[in-house]
Amino acid sequence: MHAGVFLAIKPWQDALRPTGVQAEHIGSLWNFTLGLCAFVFLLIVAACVAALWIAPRADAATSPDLDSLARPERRIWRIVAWSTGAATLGLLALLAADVFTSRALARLPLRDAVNIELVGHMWWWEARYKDADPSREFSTANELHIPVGRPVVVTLRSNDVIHSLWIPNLQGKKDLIPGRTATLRLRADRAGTYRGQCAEFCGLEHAMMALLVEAEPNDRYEAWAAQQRQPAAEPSDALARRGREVFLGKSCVMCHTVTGTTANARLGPDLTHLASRRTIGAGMFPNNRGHLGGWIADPQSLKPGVNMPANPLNPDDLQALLAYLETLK
Ligand code: HEC
Ligand SMILES: [Cu+2]
Repeated sequence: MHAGVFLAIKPWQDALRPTGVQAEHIGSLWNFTLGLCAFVFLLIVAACVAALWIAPRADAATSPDLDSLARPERRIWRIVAWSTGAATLGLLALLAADVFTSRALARLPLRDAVNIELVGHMWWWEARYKDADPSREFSTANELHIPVGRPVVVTLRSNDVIHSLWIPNLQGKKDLIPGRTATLRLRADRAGTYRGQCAEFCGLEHAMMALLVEAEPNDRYEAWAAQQRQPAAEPSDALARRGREVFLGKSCVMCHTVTGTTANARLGPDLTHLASRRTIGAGMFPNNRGHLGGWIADPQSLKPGVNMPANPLNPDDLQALLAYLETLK
């Protein structure tokens, strides 16, 4: 069972339909490579068929033509030499296309870029939106928002093993290697919801390590970012306030952050604006009360091996906790 099928949204994940300039460069390289290789393949098949066609026919009674071993084969030598030359040219053309693509990727203008630090964890993505003014920085997880038409510089780091970020509609993939920093530059040129996926086997739940990227007009992006910078809202009703006590009184605070409360651990996703996200479990389950309740009670049954323990809560506490989490808009 692939958990992603529960999602109502249908994010794009298609390298052949690029929606950003970087992915377009890579798409063109792919089309050129495919075209050239397909052409060469057809030539080879045609040459094989022609060779079979023009070869002298023989049957069991035909005597062997041993003289052919001694005859000079000028024509064949010429054909082989020309083909070798043509193949070399073809490979050089691929090499040149490759180099030009890399240069084009490196030339994305970075003025007014959004800077995101993305850290890979087993098995989720931690995102920190950087700012020259530290008070404007904020963290989120598993769902990035980016403004259409503005460059985004993603700094990649890993907290444990090697992961790889691949958002096929927007860019090629790049590894997140422990102890090193890499950068990925991208720009979405069309609004939409794009799906990224960890592309380097990183353990049990590797396949359940996805990421949503919401590319939206700049003003909507800015509004989203302004909201994310806010500390968690004070719960307005008694049930949610009780839920906050449950949250702060349980082990949750050892792993999670909710800005504005005493919970400020970073072993798990930042929950300050959990309710503003569309999925939980790294892009795997819709963020609704049913899945949230199931996740908190027994995350192992939804995502076996996940680094969050089960939380046996009495039903009242669980309902209060859920009411609280739903206020974290
Ligand atoms: C030992 C650390 C740990 C504890 C304790 C813990 N969690 Fe988690 N939690 C995690 C990790 C790690 C993840 C990310 C799992 C993944 O997607 O692979 C997570 C994910 C979540 C998510 C989904 C977030 C998202 O954006 O995908 C929610 C909600 C959550 N935890 C709530 C809680 C609550 C409520 C408690 C306390 C009752 C709790 N957690 C206790 C580590 C912990
Ligand atoms: Cu992985």
